[in-house]
Amino acid sequence: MKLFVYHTPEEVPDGASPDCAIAIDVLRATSTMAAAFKVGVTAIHVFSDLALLRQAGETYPPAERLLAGERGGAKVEGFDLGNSPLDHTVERSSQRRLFMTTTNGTRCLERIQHAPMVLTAALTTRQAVVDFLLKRAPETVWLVGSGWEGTYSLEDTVCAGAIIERLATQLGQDLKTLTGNDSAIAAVSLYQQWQDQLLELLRLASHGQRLLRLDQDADLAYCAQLDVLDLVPIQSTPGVLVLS
Ligand code: 3SL
Repeated sequence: MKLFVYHTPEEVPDGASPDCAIAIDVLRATSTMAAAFKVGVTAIHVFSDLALLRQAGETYPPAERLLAGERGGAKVEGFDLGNSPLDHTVERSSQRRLFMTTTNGTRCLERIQHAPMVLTAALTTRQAVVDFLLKRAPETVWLVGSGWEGTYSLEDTVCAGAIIERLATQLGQDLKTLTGNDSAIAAVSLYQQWQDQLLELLRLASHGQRLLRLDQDADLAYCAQLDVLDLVPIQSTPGVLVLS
C-alpha cells in the first residue's frame, strides 16, 4: 500500500486516480457524517449546490429526509440542521436520508468521487478506517484534507497522519515503504507531536478558532476523540454515502 496526502481538494492531481480516495474534514463534515450513521441515518447525499440539494431532498417525504446545510460555520436558513455532529440523535436522524452541504467537506468529496473506492474519515473513525484499509488492501490511497476554501487545515492533516501512523504500526512497515509523498511524512510528524493533545490542536487551528467564536467548543471536543466509532462511510454511487 502507498499513501499520499493532499492538504486540499485543489492539490489533488488532475488526470490520475488512486485505488482508494479518502475525504477528511475533521471540523466538521466527516465527523458529522460518521455521527449521523452511528445513530441510524440510512444514506448521505452530498451536494455543493443548495438548490440542487433542496430539489433532490424534496423527492422524499419529510419524515424520511433531513436537510443539513452549513455556510461559514452556521446553519443554512430553512434547513433542518447545520453541520454539528451533536445534532444527530436516534430520535431525530434514525431511518432518514441526510441531504448535506458544507463549505469544504462536500467539495472535497466531489473532487474525488470518481475514484473506484471513496471513503470518509475522521479522528473518531480512525481505527475503523485503518481496519478497512488493511482488509481491502488498495494499492494506492489518497488522503485528502478538505482544508478551508483552498487553504491547509491542521486538523485534517493530523487525522491523515493518525491513519498512516497506525497503518505503519499494524503492517510493521516504515514510512519509506508506506508513504508516497512528503506531505504524508509531514502528516505523521504532526500527529506524533500532538497525539496526546488533539483537542488543544483543534482549538489552535484557524477553523477551530472560527468555531470557538461561534460557541462550538462542544463540537471540537467531540471531533477530537480518537477511535470512538466503529464504522466507515463509503460511496455507493457518486455523491451518495452508505455504511461499508
Ligand atoms: O467546511 C466544511 O465542510 C465544514 O465542515 C465547515 S464547519 O465546521 O461546519 O463550519
